[in-house]
Amino acid sequence: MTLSSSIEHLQPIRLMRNASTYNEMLRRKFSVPRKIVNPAIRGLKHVLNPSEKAVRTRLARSIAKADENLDALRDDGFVLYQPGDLPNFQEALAQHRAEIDDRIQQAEKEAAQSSAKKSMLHTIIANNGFFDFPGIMSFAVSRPVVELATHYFGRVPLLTACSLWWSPPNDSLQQSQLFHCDGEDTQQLKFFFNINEVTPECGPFTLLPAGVSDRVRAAGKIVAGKVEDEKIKALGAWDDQIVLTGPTGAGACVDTCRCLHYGSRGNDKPRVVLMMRFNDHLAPNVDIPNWHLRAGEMKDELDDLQKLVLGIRAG
Ligand SMILES: O=C(O)CCC(=O)C(=O)O
Repeated sequence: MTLSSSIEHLQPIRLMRNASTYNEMLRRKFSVPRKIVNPAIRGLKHVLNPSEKAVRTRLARSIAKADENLDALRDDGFVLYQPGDLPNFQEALAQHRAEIDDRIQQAEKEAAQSSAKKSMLHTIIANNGFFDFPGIMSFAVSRPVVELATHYFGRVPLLTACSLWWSPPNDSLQQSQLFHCDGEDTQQLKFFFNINEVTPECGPFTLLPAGVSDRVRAAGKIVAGKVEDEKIKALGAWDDQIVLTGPTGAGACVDTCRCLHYGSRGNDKPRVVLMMRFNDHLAPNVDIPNWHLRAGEMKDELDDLQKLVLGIRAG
């Protein structure tokens, strides 16, 4: 018997898993405006699985709100973590350090040999690939992380991405290196944790608090798309930037749909961070990974909340 055939595949919840394909098609091919597409997909998702919202809301209400970061996250759209604030991360990193370093070296070697156009942000481990790093996978669904996300959304969200990001030295200024808000929904959470120390030379993730971002977006009539630095300066928001530098293990939780942000900008040194993204199950422009294909490998440690976060039927 092969390893994969001996692993139990857990039962996935019926969810529209590739909404971004439909979203992009409607907007780009048929020119349907975002303000019509997003509510339509959100509504369709609800119609396809009407009980899901109530299940997720009920479970969220049964969990005590113990995290002192919740109010700050709601008000400012971000919270910062010092190394050790979430000890499971340090433990997971220690467990997998050698193999993660190997993957980083491999990515560096491949990029050096490749003739393809240089990218400023590479995903070197993605989604189900993290089941080969069980400590990290357990951290991604650990209680402090998913409880904060659950209370933020008011119902149990989905883990929609887990990525090890490597940003090599670069001198470009394009795409996510420019100020922008993400377009998956009106709110989403991304957690970032430094795998190696991040200094200003590493192209740190940089954000404007939600209140400042609201002001800039309103003044500049910005719905989506990139915002030039000049506009941020002209609107008096340049000095409000929060720069995610810090030692290994430092991190942040950021609503990247509410907070204008950029990263990997003009690095002199490489940056490696773990990124975990959480979305509402009705998010109109997000794809949902098939976690159920490998979650059987950790089924004994998953409770009902964590199963819902992975889009797996509880019980
Ligand atoms: O950290 C970066 O390189 C940018 C990331 C970003 O723009 C995002 O996560 O939306």
